[in-house]
Amino acid sequence: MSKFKSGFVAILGRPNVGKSTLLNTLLKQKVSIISNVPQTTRYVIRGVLNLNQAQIVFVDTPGIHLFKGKLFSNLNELVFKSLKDVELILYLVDVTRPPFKEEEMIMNNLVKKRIPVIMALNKIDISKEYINSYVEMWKEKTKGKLLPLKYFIPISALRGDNLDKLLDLMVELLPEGFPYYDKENITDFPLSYRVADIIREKVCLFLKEEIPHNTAVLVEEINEEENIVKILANILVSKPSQKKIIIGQKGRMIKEIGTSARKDLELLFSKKAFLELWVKVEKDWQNKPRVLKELGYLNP
Ligand SMILES: Nc1nc2c(ncn2[C@@H]2O[C@H](COP(=O)(O)OP(=O)(O)OP(=O)(O)O)[C@@H](O)[C@H]2O)c(=O)[nH]1
Ligand SMILES: [Mg+2]
Repeated sequence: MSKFKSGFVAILGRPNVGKSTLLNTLLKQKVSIISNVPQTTRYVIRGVLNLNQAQIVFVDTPGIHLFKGKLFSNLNELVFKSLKDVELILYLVDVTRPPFKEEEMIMNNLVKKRIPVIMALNKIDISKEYINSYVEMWKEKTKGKLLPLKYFIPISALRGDNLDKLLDLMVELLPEGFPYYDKENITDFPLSYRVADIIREKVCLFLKEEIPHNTAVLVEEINEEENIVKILANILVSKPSQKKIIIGQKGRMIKEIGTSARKDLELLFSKKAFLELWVKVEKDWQNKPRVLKELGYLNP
């Protein structure tokens, strides 16, 4: 019988390629929020997959980007730091779009690591147009290198295409070892951040890009009672005009955000949820270490 395998796998790539979608599909549970707004994920989120012969701990990361500002440079730093403690890197690209400038930066970083890399070519359910561009670019970068290894797998994170192949390859490349986590724990992502993210996902869903970029959610209270969970949260924005947009005409927008978040929260807690939402203007919060720390966005 083959030995048990275990290890950490970082999922990384530029924003919007489908990293969080892949994590959720693999775990068959929504652990990480998803939207078509770039930079949806702002935390490093771990999700544990238990297989018969292996335990894979996935590390979902914020998309690597070239934006400016303290929050954004911090997020990049967070991603590259998270690579220190992993056994394998799953480098996700979106083959419906040509390689962007970020790709150059990501590849240059990855070739320096002594960790195997699998390139997963995502969104093949839409098109396969740029598969070769990514494969050629990566082959060129890794030329003559012993590591990272040159593995390519076209997938659809959304539909699940080829994810069995991807899992087989990951298990093959992981070292032998014991499980790191108990079977019951799918994620160690703190509850208050999970709740905050569920609310932020709805902001991403209902509002255009500029607003989500300037928004963060701070959960002030979670009171769990036997049949109901009561949550108080603040939506932070950086300008009064953004506050107006989030509240919407006659409070319609905030109501929609609240209703939709409440449904997800009821699933998460498996009980009725009461959600009280406030919008607060916190000028330039993206550059305030105190606020970033409170939000959990600062590097530990
Ligand atoms: N058609 C299709 N869409 C996908 C696939 N994977 C992800 N998407 C969509 O791509 C968008 C971005 O997905 P996310 O999972 O949030 O992407 P991400 O890489 O985590 O993004 P950031 O957290 O911003 O870095 C969403 O609208 C997803 O529904 C796929 O395999 N096929
Ligand atoms: Mg994400």
